[in-house]
Amino acid sequence: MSVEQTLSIIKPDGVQKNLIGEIYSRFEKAGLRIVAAKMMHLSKEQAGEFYAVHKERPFFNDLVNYMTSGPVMVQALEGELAVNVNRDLMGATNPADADDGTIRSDFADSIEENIVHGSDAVETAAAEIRFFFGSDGICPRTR
Ligand code: RTP
Ligand code: MG
Repeated sequence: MSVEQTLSIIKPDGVQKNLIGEIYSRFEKAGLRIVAAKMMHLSKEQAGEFYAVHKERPFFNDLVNYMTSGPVMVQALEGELAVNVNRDLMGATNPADADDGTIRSDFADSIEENIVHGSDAVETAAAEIRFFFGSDGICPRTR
């Protein structure tokens, strides 16, 4: 057993398309628990810091503008192999390459506007969860 936590974001296009419930349902059906959640409108500073790894990429400015174009829904997910279970649910970055039945294949319009973010490794997940929920913490499970 390897229970992990991962950080998920429903990006502005996912919120705008009213897909929060649909996506949460996919998480739960795949055995992932939502252990923290909040809706927020990211500032340019927050979006730039979150995606700092892509600072030198040509798409960085467009990415920051997109991520700040409307509210996002941010959640920490917990479950067996949560990082990869979530990445499998999401599908490839470019929806044209994403497997049928994945969130990006079903709902995303382009490589940029691709509905969801998910941490890519256990280590980055821990840093990303701290980034969004560090001060609030994650609600401890009592049952
Ligand atoms: P994410 O970090 O959002 O979960 O996505 P990912 O791992 O599948 O993809 P990544 O390479 O980390 O890229 C981060 C986000 O930047 C936008 N992007 N645009 N125009 C482009 O070529 C391009 N490439 C990436 C997407 O929103 C992507 O999810
Ligand atoms: Mg990534």
